[in-house]
Amino acid sequence: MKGRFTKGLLGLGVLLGLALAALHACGGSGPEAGAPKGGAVLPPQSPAGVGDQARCQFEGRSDREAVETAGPGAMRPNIRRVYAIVGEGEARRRVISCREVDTNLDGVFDVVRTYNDLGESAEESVDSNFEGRFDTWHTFTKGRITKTQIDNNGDGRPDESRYYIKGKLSRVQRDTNHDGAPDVWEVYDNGHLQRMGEDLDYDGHVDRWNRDEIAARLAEQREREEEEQQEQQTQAPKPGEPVDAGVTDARVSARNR
Ligand SMILES: [Ca+2]
Ligand SMILES: [Ca+2]
Ligand SMILES: [Ca+2]
Repeated sequence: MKGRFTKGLLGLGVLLGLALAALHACGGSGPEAGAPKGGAVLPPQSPAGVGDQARCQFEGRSDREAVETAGPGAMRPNIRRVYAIVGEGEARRRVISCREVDTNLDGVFDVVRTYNDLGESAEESVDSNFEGRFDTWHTFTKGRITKTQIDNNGDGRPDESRYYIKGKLSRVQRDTNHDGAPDVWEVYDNGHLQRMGEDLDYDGHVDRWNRDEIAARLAEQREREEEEQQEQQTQAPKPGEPVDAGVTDARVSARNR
């Protein structure tokens, strides 16, 4: 039991890392980059309702404009933005419709994000392991992430769903035996795991809630964090204390000069 639980937690951490990495890779605040001309685009493999590829299509369309830029470290454009041209005359403007990114610079887009008519993030498909097929799908509402679906066994179908409230993780459902039905449920409060239920015989009902175990783990984690903090504090110089005698002397002599 404990083994399975630990494995689950480990897997969760890895997945969270992947999801965050994917989110980071296509985050909106960084410098811009563009997509390779004629670069391959992943086929639209995604859960129903996610990945509106039509928003990325611009060739032969007068209501679309594509802009390609090269990000940091990219010799060629690796980000392509497709804008929708809306309005007439002076009201004519462009609104972001789709963004495709080749994050590992192998010439193939691995992140595709679509936007709604207001230019807010709507959906995103990610090939997080660069194998040429999407394995992670994000859904946004009013530009904020509300759901992430992950394909853990590489069959092209999501087997894990993560739900967010106000941008914080609130609930996770996982189908660990890949029979199409969730058998692990995790409940989060403000992003922190509170309890975890397991359907051990896969009949659709929770057989065990690991509330106590979770609480113990959280307490352990907190203790560890506090210890680490204390360690860092004892290592860090106290305010006003010289960091290093040589450095201080140099500063003093510089000031006296
Ligand atoms: Ca790529
Ligand atoms: Ca799957
Ligand atoms: Ca299952």
